[in-house]
Amino acid sequence: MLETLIEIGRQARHSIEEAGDIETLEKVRVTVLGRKGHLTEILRGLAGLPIEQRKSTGEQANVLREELERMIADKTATLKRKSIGEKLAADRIDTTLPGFPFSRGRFHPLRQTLEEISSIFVSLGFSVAEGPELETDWYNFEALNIPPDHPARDNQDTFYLAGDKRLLRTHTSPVQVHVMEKQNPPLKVIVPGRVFRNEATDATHSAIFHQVEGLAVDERITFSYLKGILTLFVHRFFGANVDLRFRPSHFQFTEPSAEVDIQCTICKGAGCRICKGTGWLEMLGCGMVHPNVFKAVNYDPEKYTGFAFGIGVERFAMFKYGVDDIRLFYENNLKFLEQF
Ligand code: 2NM
Repeated sequence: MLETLIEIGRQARHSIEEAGDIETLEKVRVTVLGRKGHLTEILRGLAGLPIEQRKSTGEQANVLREELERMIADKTATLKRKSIGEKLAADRIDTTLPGFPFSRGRFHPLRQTLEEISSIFVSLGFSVAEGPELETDWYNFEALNIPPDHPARDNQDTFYLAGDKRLLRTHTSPVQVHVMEKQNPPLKVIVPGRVFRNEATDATHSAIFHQVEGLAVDERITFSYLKGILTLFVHRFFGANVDLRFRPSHFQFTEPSAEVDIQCTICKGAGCRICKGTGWLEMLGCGMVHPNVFKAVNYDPEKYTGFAFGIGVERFAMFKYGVDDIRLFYENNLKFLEQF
């Protein structure tokens, strides 16, 4: 009996040491310590032995059982550690490998320019308003002192909807009319948006383009206030060293009216093909709001004055970035767009 015990112990120790994984070790445990295991059988068989033998064999068998249980527990812990280590090694990520490249999205250059223009005016206390692209004759023309026989109303210039009185707005000024109808002075507002003109496309003209228009109304708003605001704006947008000049002009909705020229961004004023040898570029239109516009929105022109201006976003983007063809903004060519 004792020899059998020694032999069970010898084999079990060997098998436990040899077990390479948890499953094999579990089989060893079942073979020796399971319900029908070798050692279990011996312990169960003790009852049939004479008392003296039962005592000594029982003691030895229990010592062996405890030893094997401890060995199995230790080995289980070792194997678990080993298998976690193996998993980690297999799953390891090499963070020093180069990532796979994907390009970052960005805003379209016209959107960037529109946002830059708007944010300069917002920093000067203007709020932002938007309105519909489909308009009526009243908002796009009549309220802006553009008479029924004015050439701008011709369908050579304006897109009218078929069988309908509506039209695609030719400027964002109608939004300012909406604002003045809803709000009393004082007000300072800019209106960025898309506008439409029925004209042939070439390097400098597009039937669809963008504007940022501005309007300030209060008691005693002056032309010098307009000059100050626009000078500040041009210096922020093109740089503080850029010269500008105000030149008399004409718009139906302003009196007096002016156009702002800046020193040519291409030749710095020396004279080139782009500025037609003059050294100056026409950049925006402006003026003091015409009394008839105030009358149309029930503002008292004896009490209030105002200035207004209109900026062409495409034109500003072209001169800021040296783009010589407006159509590039509308071709969705990534080789072009990725440069901004
Ligand atoms: C321009 C030039 C001058 C203008 C006028 C108005 C309004 F609605 F207040 F009458 N909005 N924008 C204006 C004035 C626009 O664009 C070249």
